[in-house]
Amino acid sequence: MSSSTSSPTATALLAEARHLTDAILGDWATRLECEIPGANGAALGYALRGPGKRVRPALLISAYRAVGGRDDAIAGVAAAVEAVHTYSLVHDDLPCMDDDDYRRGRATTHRQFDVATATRAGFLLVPVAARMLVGGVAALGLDPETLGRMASVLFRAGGAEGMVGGQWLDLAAEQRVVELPELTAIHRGKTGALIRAACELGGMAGQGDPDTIGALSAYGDEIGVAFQIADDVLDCTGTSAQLGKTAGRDEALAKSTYVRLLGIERAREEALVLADRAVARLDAAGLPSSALAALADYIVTRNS
Ligand code: GRG
Repeated sequence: MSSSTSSPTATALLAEARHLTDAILGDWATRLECEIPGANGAALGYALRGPGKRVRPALLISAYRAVGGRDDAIAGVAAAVEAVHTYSLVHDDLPCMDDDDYRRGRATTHRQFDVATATRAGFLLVPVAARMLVGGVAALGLDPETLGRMASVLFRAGGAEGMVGGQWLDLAAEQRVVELPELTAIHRGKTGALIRAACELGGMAGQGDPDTIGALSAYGDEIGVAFQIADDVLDCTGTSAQLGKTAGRDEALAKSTYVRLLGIERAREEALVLADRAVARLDAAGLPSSALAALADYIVTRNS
């Protein structure tokens, strides 16, 4: 599928990201099922083939194109981010975390296999993501120094200062009401860090200059928090069938959410404000991107 410079819809961008990225995720699933026999390899394959929306790959590919990148091999980098995201979902659903049975329209990995196998599959996805990143960067013909910088962005975002740290705070905050600044910090880490990294990685892979990558990072920062606010809203307005995951989980776990603190309408409005601000960050840097604008709008108006 070739890239397009005319105004794309979010639906088309997500479909293209899915098409490009799923080919790589599927190849890796098959390879890992051979490399790791038995339930562990099967669980890896099951997790990697999970039919997610591929929002992070779409953001990464769009950021890459916004800085002039044109090679579809960017999908290898997008697959690496999706692998980190997939690991986070597998672990998030475990009984020791959010304890969920249903994800991406099917049984969670520990329900399909068992807790020990899903725990191992989740951990194994981290080095798999590193291997995907190495392959993706090599396929783009980028140098080892760029690979090192990109690995640092991805794995710092996935670590204590980002996704794991945010999840940690989120779990610690269960059963108590947190105020908005603390909740925003949790969202920024748990969900926003990887989304921001996806945007930055697209810019880095396309060899954007530091100011441009900074603008993509600022866009990702705003849209990452907006994504989690929209997720909070959907958790209490959507159905499990529509979301492909159990609706009403935040309430059941007594989680602090934007909806709990502000109500549905004000939470929705806050997400829209952040989406507008995200696009304004790109405009201010002289990097207008109709694709990233369409994805920002999708992230805060989606219904699944
Ligand atoms: C060891 C404390 C500790 C943490 C491990 C589990 C974990 C790391 C982090 C959890 C991060 C997480 C699951 C955040 C929620 C992000 C979120 C809103 C996910 C849903 O993303 P979508 O809607 O899902 O893009 P699909 O299925 O479409 O890909």
